[in-house]
Amino acid sequence: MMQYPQVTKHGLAAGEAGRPASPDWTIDQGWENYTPAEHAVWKRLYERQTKLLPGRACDEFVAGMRALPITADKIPDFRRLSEVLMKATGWQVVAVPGLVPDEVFFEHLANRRFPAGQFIRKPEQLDYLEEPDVFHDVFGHVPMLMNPVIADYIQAYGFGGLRAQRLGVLANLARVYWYTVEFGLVEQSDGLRIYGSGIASSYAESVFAIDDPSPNRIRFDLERVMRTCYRIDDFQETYFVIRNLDELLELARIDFGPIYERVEGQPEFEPGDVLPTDQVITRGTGAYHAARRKGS
Ligand code: HBI
Ligand code: FE
Repeated sequence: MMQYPQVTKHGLAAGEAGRPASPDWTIDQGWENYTPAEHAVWKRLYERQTKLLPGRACDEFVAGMRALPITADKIPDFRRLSEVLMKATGWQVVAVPGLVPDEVFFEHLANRRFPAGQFIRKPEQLDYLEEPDVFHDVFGHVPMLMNPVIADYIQAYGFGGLRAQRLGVLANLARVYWYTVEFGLVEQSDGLRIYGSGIASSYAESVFAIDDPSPNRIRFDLERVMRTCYRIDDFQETYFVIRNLDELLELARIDFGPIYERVEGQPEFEPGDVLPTDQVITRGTGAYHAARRKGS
């Protein structure tokens, strides 16, 4: 599980460094300066996550991971990642101190630069942290950026984000990103698989999203998702499932303008709602979140 602050009108809080080093908020990764203890945190995260992903992560994630210079022993060097990514899909990885303001984030994505947190979580935060660190961003996102569909889709989100901000509908678009890029599931011939980076980089949520009877798994529908609030501080109550990654190609192509207009003023859905119009793949028991609400 992972927490990002809610989208606000004025952008998000600064990262750990507090102040942007440059207008686009990029900093030097300073790869040589990571300490042995920091590389060791990466190794622990990498090893336990890698054991979980066979049979849970989608084929495209596994293929991307294999093709990249991402290994257990060291935090990856963004320069080396960028060399491989650039050849495959024209993307680069740039270092940032943590969360950056929305428009800065979108501007990078629109230019096929993925802003990745430079820092790594502390050993006592292995399972929970508020800002995206190098493990979430590199292990979770970068393998999917090797895929041409995801590469185009995330760039389209960058352009779409800039436009949604102007239209005042960023909350609606952010939900689409959340329920696809961060927490999406995809149907594969051998079962449901993870493609969302928030799941793929989380030890507990990888198991929860795929194996647990608690969450709902519902066929992805754009307007439905735009109207659905999400949880930032716990596992998702509902995962939205696409048939294959090509479904995202269509999303990158269509004009969201008329859809924003339709969605505006319509009621929002709670994260755990199941609607009569939903195509339900798994109706969750809701047991996990019910227990959390009772405080047990
Ligand atoms: N900054 N570094 C970073 N990573 C994100 O995923 C991110 C961000 N700033 C804004 C943001 N995400 C989202 O809230 C937008 O996608 C709406
Ligand atoms: Fe992320």
